Amino acid sequence: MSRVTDVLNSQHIELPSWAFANSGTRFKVFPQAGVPRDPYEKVADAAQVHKYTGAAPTVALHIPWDKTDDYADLARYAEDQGVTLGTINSNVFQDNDYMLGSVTNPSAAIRRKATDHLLECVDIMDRTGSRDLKLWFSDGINYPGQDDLRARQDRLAEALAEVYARLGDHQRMLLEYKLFEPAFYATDVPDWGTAYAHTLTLGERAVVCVDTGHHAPGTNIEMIVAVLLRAGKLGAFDFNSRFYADDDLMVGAADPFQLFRILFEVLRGGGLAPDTEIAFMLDQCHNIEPKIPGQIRSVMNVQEATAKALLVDRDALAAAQEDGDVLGANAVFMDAYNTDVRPLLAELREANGLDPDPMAAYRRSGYAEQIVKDRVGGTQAGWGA
Ligand code: RM4
Ligand code: MN
Repeated sequence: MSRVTDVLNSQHIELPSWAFANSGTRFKVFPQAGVPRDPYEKVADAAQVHKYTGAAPTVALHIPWDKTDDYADLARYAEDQGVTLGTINSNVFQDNDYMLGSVTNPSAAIRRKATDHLLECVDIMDRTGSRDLKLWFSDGINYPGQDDLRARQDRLAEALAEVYARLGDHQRMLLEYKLFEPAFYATDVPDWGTAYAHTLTLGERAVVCVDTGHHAPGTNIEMIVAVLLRAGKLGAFDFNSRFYADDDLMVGAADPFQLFRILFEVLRGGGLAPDTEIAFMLDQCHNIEPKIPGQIRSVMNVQEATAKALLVDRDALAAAQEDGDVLGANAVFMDAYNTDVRPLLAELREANGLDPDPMAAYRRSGYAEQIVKDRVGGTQAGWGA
């Protein structure tokens, strides 16, 4: 059992600053009272999630949404709140110039602008002390023949190489892929294979980010995880869940069994070791539920799936697999999945001086009511602000 608790105690989940801001669909953003108005308030809210879970000590920034004059000051503020700044996410998808793409745009001037933004993100990383730069490109085309698929890959490779060369020795590039949206016919980084091929060419410090919501329905994501881990190219997760497309719902909400299977493969590949370099991040939007509790619940869902993965009797599983015992092996797997790990996690929290029920502890704290009172005036941050 101590192996299980050791891993759970060392597990860190990174929170996205944008999860605390207003968000919505393209139909409507429903604003919520008390939502942060600047990156400082987002960091303060993230610190609440860490306070009650003890498992979320870092917060990722999104540039320019979290643009500020003094990143060192924001980093100091974060430390005062008990957290540190994590991954820097670039944003080359919201400028009018990027209608036909950013780093793959047919215009050299627009490509230059996009690449300069990515380089600026590395400057910010130097100031925040961040290890990882996360790149997600909305680039793609809507109509066959609209642009040259192959030339766009060349342009992408060129931009990535320039940014990779700018990284410090301790810094990494995380390349994220996504099946479709906003491009509908062809996305320039649509899948793990394309991301893998680019990172392989770039070098060791370029790795792949698996956003769990970015696959076709029915995709075996744990298989992708196993292959990338085996190749030393699994850099990070953007956890969330989906029913149809990139829904950005709470991780473990739509398909907790899939999350368990993914985390088992992570464990199997050594990705839960104390010195793991995999960044376990959330990338979610809480469009209709309150944001801080939404993040607390998400962290707990990852912990529960991890605990279940750790409970798989690996020796019994290996023996059944070796015997060709199909049903026996599957039963070992399902036994772990069907175990109620909530008491174990509650005990663990108590042993660490935390409330066994983080959701209730946050609710009782009065923080939610306080921010509604305090945060009057100013402009609420939102998806895109
Ligand atoms: C994208 C992708 C990126 C995230 C943006 C907001 O779909 O998942 O990781 O930064 O959304
Ligand atoms: Mn993502």
